[in-house]
Amino acid sequence: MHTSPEIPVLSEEVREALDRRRPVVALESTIIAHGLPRPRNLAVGTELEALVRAEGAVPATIAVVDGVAYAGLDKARLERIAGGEGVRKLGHRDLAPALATGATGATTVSATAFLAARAGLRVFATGGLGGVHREYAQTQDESADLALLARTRITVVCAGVKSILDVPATLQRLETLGVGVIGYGTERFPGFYLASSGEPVDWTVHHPAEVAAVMAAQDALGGPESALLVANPVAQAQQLDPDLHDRVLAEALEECHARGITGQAVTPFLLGFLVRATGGASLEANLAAVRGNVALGARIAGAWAARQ
Ligand code: PSU
Ligand code: MN
Repeated sequence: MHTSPEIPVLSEEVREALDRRRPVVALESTIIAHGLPRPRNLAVGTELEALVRAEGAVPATIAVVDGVAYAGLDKARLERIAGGEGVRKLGHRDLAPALATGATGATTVSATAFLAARAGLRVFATGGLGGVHREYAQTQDESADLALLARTRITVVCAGVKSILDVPATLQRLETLGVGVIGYGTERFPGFYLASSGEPVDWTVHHPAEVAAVMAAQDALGGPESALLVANPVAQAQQLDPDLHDRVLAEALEECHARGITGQAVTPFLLGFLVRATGGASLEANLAAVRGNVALGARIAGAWAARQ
């Protein structure tokens, strides 16, 4: 009889770590395929996995290759995702058609969080979440990341939401949806490329063990299976110059509008525009933020494993 593969298929290393209750960190692949320029993206994908290992945890990069969802990619599959050609961007709702048609695609925060939680992973590190776009009133463009995180029990370490978005509106939506947000070493919600978005956060922690304690309290409470966002700012010294950020972002939004770019293409377009218009400075700030989140994610996964 034909048997379907498990969803997601776990790498040997991830399976063993889960069996032994060792720390594992889920990593998304959209940032690799659609968020970063080639060929740097492949090097970054490999570097992020190495960072997780250096902190004593196992990386589980998540993607769909030839209609099979994986948690933990081997070298050839990571290369496929970084190669770009024919690699789709898969949100949560795209997983079923991708699996059914044998497609290859990178998973966004929504699809990654879904597959990670399904595999029993509890900690996920990324750059910045999707959220409410600035022209929401006209376009109704709100990333599927938010609604999925409202019903998925996972801890997401991020540098806030991408600053191309309407940050106050996104924070409002997270509140409405009941998604917990805690600042890590900060009383300000981070601004992705910037250390601060200027918006406050209601809760602040300073150690991975404190995050693990919040996770345990979520489980003890029961109730809706919502996520926990750990908002971890990029170091001040590595942030993008705020004036340059504001100026270039205004140009990017104008250009996006003028070209009539909509839907899934909006986020990759804006990120790419910023990289070009800042001469690569936004890329460095983005990478610094992601590296910090991945390292912190590994430490949180360690603290969580120690409680189990
Ligand atoms: N963070 C980054 N770069 C990215 C993304 C996040 O540093 O490219 C991706 C994430 O995968 C996120 C997606 O889920 O952008 C949001 O896309 P959209 O706005 O179309 O939902
Ligand atoms: Mn969108």
